[in-house]
Amino acid sequence: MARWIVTGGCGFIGSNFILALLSDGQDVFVTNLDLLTYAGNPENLAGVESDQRYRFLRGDIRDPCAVAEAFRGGADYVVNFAAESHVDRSIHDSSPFISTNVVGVQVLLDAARSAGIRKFVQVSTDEVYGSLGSEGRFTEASPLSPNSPYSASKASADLLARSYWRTFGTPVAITRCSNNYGPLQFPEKLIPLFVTNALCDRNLPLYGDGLNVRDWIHVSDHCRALMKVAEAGKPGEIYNIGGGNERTNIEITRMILKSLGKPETLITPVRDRPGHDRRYAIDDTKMRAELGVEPEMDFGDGIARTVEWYVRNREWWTRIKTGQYMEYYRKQYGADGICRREGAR
Ligand code: NAD
Ligand code: TDX
Repeated sequence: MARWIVTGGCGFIGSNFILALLSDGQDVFVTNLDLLTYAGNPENLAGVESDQRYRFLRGDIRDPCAVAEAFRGGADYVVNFAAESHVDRSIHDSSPFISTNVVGVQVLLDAARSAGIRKFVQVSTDEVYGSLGSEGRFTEASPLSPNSPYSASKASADLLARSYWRTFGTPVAITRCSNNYGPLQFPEKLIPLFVTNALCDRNLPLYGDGLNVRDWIHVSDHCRALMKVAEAGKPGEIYNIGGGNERTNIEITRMILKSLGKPETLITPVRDRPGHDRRYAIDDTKMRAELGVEPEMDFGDGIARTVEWYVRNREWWTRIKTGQYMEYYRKQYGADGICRREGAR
């Protein structure tokens, strides 16, 4: 049986990852350590709460005691998703970004050092490379040039993780993925924000000229790649993970409106994001060649399925948008919001 510690497992990518790990009756035991910040929604994992192969710990990766509890019983793989993840929030207030994304990673790495794990996967981002012009793609050798407090905090964590490999031999692998989309994404990010706003006939606030480019990958393809890195990636290595789907924001916006049958008059140009990176594009040759992984989801199908998921799961995002999802949380985890709930071991 493989023992996995997943941090930030109640967020968008983490919950998709845990659902994938627990699918198909795999012989695993998964510990999910999540603080349940505004972005952590335990409802995402309601379907596996009673699974004997799963336990949830509410805790902070910055807290050595909570982290020690997660490591109790040992671990083969650690996959760190826990982070403050939204660029706009980091512009408003960078302190939780530095604290969770840097100090939290240091606490996790210290616990992993002596735990005899097989692999520590630090889930990072293409944003650490900064911004591209109209040509070229980021490789693993591209210089780090982060432009937002968010990406600077992620780049810092990458350097820290690398140092633990070089200094202590902690088997760390770093992944740098492009923009994810899919089910269970918090509706502050471009795609779920615009889908849910359009469904409510609300404006879609498009930053600047709408011509910034992102390389989109379906979350299921990202999760599959992460599993492969955990199991077969080389310690000390960096792996870019890309979708091969470069699109401008205005193209994405039009696709969403078209699939919902909503008018383009909903598009509202707003002031640009400060320091807004113009273009990201990933060269994932290394991932394909060394680990034999490549994205499978066709972009048109992926967007259609994603839009459909938000149409069918209106209650999920309505509870978030109105703040009511905390009701579910209180019912499951106690009125004080701090009690810990464990699955059977
Ligand atoms: P998210 O914001 O949806 O989820 C983050 C999760 O981390 C939440 O469940 C939250 O409660 C938890 N968390 C936050 N602070 C914590 C702390 N101190 N201790 C424990 N748990 C804490 O994020 P996401 O979009 O799922 O991203 C997951 C990871 O993937 C992040 O590290 C992010 O940098 C990286 N990433 C995201 C994307 C993307 O497009 N979303 C792309 C590349 C990389
Ligand atoms: O309201 C909006 N209007 C808009 O035009 C929002 C929220 C975004 N945008 C633009 C900004 C970006 O060019 O859409 C693009 C995507 O924005 P986000 O969804 O905020 O993602 P981004 O800033 O690209 O970062 C995402 O991908 C990399 C994740 O949030 C990060 O966690 C990940 O590291």
